[in-house]
Amino acid sequence: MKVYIDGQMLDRNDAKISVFDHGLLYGDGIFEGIRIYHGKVFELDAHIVRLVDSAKAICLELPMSAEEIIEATLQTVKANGLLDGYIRLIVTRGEGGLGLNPYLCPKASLIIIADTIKLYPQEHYDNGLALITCGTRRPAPGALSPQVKSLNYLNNVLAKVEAIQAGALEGLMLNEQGYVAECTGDNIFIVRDGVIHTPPIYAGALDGITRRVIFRLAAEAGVPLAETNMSRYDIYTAHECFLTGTAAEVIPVVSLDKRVIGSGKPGDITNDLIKRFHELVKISGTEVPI
Ligand code: PXG
Repeated sequence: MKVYIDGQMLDRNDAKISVFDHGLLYGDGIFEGIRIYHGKVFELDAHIVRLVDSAKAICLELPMSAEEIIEATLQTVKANGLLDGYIRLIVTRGEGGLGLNPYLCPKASLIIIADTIKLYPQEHYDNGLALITCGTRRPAPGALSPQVKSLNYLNNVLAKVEAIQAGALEGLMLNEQGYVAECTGDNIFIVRDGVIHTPPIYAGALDGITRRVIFRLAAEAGVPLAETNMSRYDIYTAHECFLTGTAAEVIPVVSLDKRVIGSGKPGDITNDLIKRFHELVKISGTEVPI
């Protein structure tokens, strides 16, 4: 495996960064997770726009232009000969001193890893996932914005620990007001009376790229979609539920906190969206140069 670090293509074992990098010392940095399907990088431009926005929000000067980052990403995929896989793009604040001050870090570092990923076993795509609600809340808007895809995932990691300890593969996260925000690494949707609902971004959700793809696919399918503030009650009593994420794709949910959702099987609208999603990834994306 070849890993890209700051202009160099390195063997996995040589791909190392400084222990003084503020990405390690403070979680000071940002990242993106991107998929490669059939030799094409899915929604690459949207991911890079989100990376640029995350950088802006945390006053991080990217070491390269967006166009150069796209080029380095495609070259890394090519160097690894991947037709299907997962790209982890990381920008750390870079090397600095033992002190918070990010202005003492002269140059950010860009790391690109291209590998494969499988988040959930196939049986859950066929039969659905069981969720539990995590006690750990999404931070309030006055804290670190959930819009920033930062290297600070401890909030989500702690929620994931709760889910796993409760025997669930994914967990629901609420905001400080008790409204549904998202899951630890996925956005959430419900279907009720033929209408798709998802919490608004300002409920504490990441502006997921897959979430946006669902907006487009729902419009194509002629299914209305609304951004709706919701509580756990709305999920317990929904007719269908599903999650979206770059790693998870679109996955049905059939229970929350042991309450069976709808029929207890993946719903028709969910299954239709899954089908449409798989068709879309076949035909769209940025070609990796050969
Ligand atoms: N919410 C959060 C908190 C995420 O981290 C999503 C939603 C979905 O967004 P996209 O843009 O991917 O549709 C994410 C992204 C993992 C893992 O290992 C998951 C993500 C990122 C990195 C790792 O579960 N999901």
